[in-house]
Amino acid sequence: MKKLKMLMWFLLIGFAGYSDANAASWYVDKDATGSNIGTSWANAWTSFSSINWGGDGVAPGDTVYISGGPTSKTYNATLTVGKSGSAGNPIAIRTGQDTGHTGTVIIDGQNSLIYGINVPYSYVTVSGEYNGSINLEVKNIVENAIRSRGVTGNKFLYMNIHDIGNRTSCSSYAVTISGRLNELAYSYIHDVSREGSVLDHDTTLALSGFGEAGSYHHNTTENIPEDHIMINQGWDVYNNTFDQYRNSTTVPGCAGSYTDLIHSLGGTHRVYNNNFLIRNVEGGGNAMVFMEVFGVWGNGRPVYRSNIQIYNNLFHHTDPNYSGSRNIQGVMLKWHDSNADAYGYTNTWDNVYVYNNTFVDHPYGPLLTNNFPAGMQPRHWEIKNNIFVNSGTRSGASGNAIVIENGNYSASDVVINGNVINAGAAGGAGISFRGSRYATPAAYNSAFGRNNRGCMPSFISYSPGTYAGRNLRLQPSDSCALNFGLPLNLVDSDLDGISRPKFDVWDIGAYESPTVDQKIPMPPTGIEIK
Ligand SMILES: [Ca+2]
Ligand SMILES: [Ca+2]
Repeated sequence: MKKLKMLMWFLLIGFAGYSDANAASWYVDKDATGSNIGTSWANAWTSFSSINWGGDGVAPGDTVYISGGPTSKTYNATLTVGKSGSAGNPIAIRTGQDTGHTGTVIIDGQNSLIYGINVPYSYVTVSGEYNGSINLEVKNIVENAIRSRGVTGNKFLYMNIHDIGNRTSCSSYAVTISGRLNELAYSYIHDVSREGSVLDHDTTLALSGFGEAGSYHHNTTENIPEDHIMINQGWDVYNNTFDQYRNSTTVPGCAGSYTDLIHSLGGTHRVYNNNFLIRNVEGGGNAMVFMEVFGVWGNGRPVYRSNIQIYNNLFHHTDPNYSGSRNIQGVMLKWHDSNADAYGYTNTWDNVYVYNNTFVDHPYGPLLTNNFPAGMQPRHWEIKNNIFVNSGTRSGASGNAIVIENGNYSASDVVINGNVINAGAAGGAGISFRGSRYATPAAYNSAFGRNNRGCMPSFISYSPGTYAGRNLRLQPSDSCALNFGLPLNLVDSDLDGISRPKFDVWDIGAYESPTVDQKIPMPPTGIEIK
């Protein structure tokens, strides 16, 4: 008997080192009729507030399942998580995965709950995933559908978030997350009164690595009058669709609202494989990617302004003939101030790479800098392998695809090479560089010894101003962009995930053609004519 007891103790202690072995499942079902202790569907807790986050309740590594009934189940309460998981052993909150509980879990704040999901603890995953699709809906919340600030390692996945701020409040964000290594993914965020997601905006951390603050990926946003996402330094943004579709009747927006699809206040970002779409411009508009780099936060902490990578994205409008008062830019690289940043730089902005993007039908500049002071020093900037078609249509043939303002730099500090720039139906093909305008890529090439191209790519389907049916992949027969790109270390796959290069040579634009059968030699590179 004594031996058996010792053996059991040994097993218990041994198992304690293996979190999976003693990870528990817990259950919430508002209609459960059992003993309400959370240990099974029959005995499920009947409300979020009855979840036991104490010592004998939910522990790191455990999963709490919420019943969605056979089709759906509505909870009119905030889900507040009361405990941290640990690194490698997160606490998971999931929608039901068992028969009879796999309907949609709906958290409906009825426009009186301040928060939908409130997670003030770390290493917590909240996922609405069931069979790879969204099974968690959060709606009619006064301020934040998700609030999780000053946290590490949290994940918010597979949610349909909508009708936040009663569509009219000027103090609502659908999502607000700050801290380190957090994630918001596979979600649909729409019909929000003001901002979509505010990600790491608390500015108390010094973050110098890509993705160190978090990642925002595989999300779709629409009908949001202010920024779809506002990001602080250290967020990666990839594989999202940002649709600026706007219904000003249902979501009027607030005084001074300007829609940026991404508005950043610092550097250290990778933005790739996204689809940025502007339509229905009126009622809010500023830029698709507005990289506004501050030197110092309001709290006195210097920011890492440098290190920005933007590649494999589509940037397109549906209204190249837009003539209203809104300034809708594509990628705007805006210098905010010349305070010494976290690198000690005052007028230096280092490591900005814009590679393999496709820009079409922009009424204003698709790619431009803003607010460069005298003596501005961009360093290690490369703008390569991008397609620009029908740019700056508001200015017609005077339109520019690329504008890099004047400053203290040379053509080797800001390399513009291997791009296709075509004026298209009503735009321009200019490059404005160091205070001079080059009306065509050929003019720019001859001044700086580059190999930009002026041809028109053969897209699979493209008609100026028409989004329906648009397909900006290259025809296999294309002789403009296909196999004319420069080799790059950074971009080893395309927007579809096809590995680059195919057929030995990078294609220009967001897509690499997988089907072409001819090989065309690479254009010469590195020629300097002075
Ligand atoms: Ca903004
Ligand atoms: Ca190729």
